[in-house]
Amino acid sequence: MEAEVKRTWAEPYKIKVVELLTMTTREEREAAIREAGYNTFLTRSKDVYIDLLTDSGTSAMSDKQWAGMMLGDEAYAGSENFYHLEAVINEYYGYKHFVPTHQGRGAENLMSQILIKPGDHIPGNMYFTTTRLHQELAGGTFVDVIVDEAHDPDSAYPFKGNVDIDKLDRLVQKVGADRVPYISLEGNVNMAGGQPFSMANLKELHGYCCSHDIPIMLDATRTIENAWFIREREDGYAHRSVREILREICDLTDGCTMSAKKDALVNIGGFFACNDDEVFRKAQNLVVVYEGLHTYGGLAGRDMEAMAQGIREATTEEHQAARIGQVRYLGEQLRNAGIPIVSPIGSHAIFIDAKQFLPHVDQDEYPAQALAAEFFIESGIRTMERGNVSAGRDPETGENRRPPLELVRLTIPRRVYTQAHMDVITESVVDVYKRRDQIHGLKMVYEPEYLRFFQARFEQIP
Ligand code: P61
Repeated sequence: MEAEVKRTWAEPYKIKVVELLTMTTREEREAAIREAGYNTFLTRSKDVYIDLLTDSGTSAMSDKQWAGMMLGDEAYAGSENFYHLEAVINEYYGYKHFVPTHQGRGAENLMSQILIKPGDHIPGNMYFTTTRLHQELAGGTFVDVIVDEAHDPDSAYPFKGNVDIDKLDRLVQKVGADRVPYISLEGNVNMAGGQPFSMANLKELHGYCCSHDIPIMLDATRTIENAWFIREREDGYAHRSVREILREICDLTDGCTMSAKKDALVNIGGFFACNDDEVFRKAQNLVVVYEGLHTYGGLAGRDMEAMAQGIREATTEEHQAARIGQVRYLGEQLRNAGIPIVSPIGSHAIFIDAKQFLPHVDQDEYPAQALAAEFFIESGIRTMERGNVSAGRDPETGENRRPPLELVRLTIPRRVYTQAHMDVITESVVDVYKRRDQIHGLKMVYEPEYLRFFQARFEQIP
């Protein structure tokens, strides 16, 4: 029998431990962001009131996860927690083999080094910063094959994470299937605004890839959240469980990289998984070079235990209903207040369209970076730029990529903030919107070589 359902969503937990928040004055925040070179990644968390920088590693763990931490078997080899996690990944994701890694990019490094040869092309449903960098470091070139709707913040298309099979086919015809080692398929595409792919699209992709002998490697980081959207939006899935949908997705793919710091509700961890015995053998060998022995991969035993429990909790309907319900609540408040946000509202964050918010700031004066700094100054809310700074420079021309999407991400950690916090966020964003005409752009004064957005420094243009 189905458990009784509440009329609206509510947190499916009660709060046992709290962490007190600090509030600062406007003068203190102005000084802090100036010192941080107008880069929210360089601010200190002690100066932050509501931290919407990321949903990565910022989830609140449950009492059962914390209890699992006490069961950590901190053995160098053959930890019990490894075997437990292996069983859970096999049951929920279904892949035959896995190696743990310290986080998502550790898994990306292994996969890129194993599968990519110099000169290869790797199609993907939009780039992700670390994913693309690892592909490039392995000698590959990323090629965007996401549907056009994904690049339009106003399009209400329900599956903006879909792969455009024609774009993929054009690439395969041009370079040959033997130069395409795999397609990188991300669930709930982060850079597009947390947008899902549909099962219909994945099935079509699977058919295409089978006939061209191209593996599909999933970025499973937020695929449980993608499964929720399939259940909600796609014909025939309303009565399927999130767990079943996740398995169906994984069964149509050949392996995955995973940052467990998102869907899986842990503060650290990741893994690489696959079905191919030979690829697994190589990953098991390479992981000892970069991460640690293949039964811990850079994690403590307790981290693996917390991850196993986190996967179980993340695949429940109650968790996803509240998770996505909270993000949607914030998005609707902002939209009702006239704030330009990316449609449809995604699962992990609200993305504000900085081009529409600050139409007077040229993209090479980094409107989203400037806006993220203003949100911090206004009320100590820490957000993240996802636009021209994040996109970096085109390796051929050396110019800024000036991506179509110039966004500020208000990312919601899982099980951390309340609805009242969402209301405060809305009020703060609206206050900045009222004074948007007075906001100026930024000049980049320090640019690191890799993933520049993490450490770049800026000055305000007067
Ligand atoms: C985030 F500004 N995401 O969203 P790792 N794939 C996907 C991710 O979202 C992801 C990773 C792989 C972060 C952290 C972060 O440009 C940035 O466990 C879809 O972080 O290594 C991470 O997983 C990498 C923030 C990463 C960034 C890169 O906030």
